[in-house]
Amino acid sequence: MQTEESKSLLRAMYANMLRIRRFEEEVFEFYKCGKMPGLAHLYIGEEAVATGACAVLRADDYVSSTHRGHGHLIARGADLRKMMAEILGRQDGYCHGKGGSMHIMDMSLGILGANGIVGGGIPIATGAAYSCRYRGTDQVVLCFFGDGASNEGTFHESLNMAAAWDLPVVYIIENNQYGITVNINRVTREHDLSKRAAAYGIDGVSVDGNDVLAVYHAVEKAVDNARAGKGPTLIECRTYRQHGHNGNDNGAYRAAGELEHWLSRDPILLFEQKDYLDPEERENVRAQVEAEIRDACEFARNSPEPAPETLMEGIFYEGGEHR
Ligand SMILES: Cc1ncc(C[n+]2csc(CCOP(=O)(O)OP(=O)(O)O)c2C)c(N)n1
Ligand SMILES: [Mg+2]
Repeated sequence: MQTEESKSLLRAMYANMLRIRRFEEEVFEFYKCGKMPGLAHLYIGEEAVATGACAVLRADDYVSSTHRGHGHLIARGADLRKMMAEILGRQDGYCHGKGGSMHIMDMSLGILGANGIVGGGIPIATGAAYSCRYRGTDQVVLCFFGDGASNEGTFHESLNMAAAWDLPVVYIIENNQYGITVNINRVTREHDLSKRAAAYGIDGVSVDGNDVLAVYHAVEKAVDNARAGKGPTLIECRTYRQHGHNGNDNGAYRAAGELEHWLSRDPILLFEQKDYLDPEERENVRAQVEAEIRDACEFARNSPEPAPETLMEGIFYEGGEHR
């Protein structure tokens, strides 16, 4: 029988997966009708990864994100209003509308920033983990990045250093099968990406990234080890990007039947099929999330665009911060 504690964790994880899904669906709507400047890299289909992983963290831990970062932020508890306003380029957004989708960050939640540079977050997370060690805290860093990023040099350099110094960081490959239009299996001979951990002398594990509890348990073990001073772990979460790389990509390069297969393994569907929560409880969670999303969209729509005279505010230049 489930304890009350595990029930509330399951409820929170279900809510977070739905929150990410519904948020992203609304982002796509804004994108399609030209209301969102920039690109929409949607996390739809990958919700269980950020949700399961972030559910393990303490409030003072850190997270590094990617260009596909909305899910990481939401799973960490970011403000949906400020996120949506930022994505629409509005004054009340996280960066006052100047950063957009790929540059949302919230240091109060330990989020070290989304990142438009593929693999760019990996050394940042490693540096943050070094800082935790240097300051003598028992904080931990979760580092999210894609299968494509795992072929960047920053991956090797960072894992080697973190392993040599037993740094408290958990590296999470979100293997959604593609880097833009290129299937990872076409550009990497060893398809089991977690095996790379052996090269650095650390633990590596591959899990079903669409099973939120499988992600949770793998990350829980890795975080416990990191906090106990036992160093980093590499976790490959096998998942699927249900949409194209960004809003302009119709996924024509996919194999026949591939999308249908993964839709039948949708992370939210898999959770519902397990009957962790009874239907009435699920309906309540859905209604609550729906209200939050409607509120965030309304807030963002009503927020003004930044005034032209604020163009130089809140930016950095050679001489320091320009206020
Ligand atoms: C250093 C760098 N190289 C190339 C790009 C262009 N680019 C943007 S996203 C992307 C694919 C990344 O794939 P992956 O790491 O698997 O992340 P996913 O998009 O699948 O989440 C590429 C090559 C970039 N932004 N930065
Ligand atoms: Mg990918």
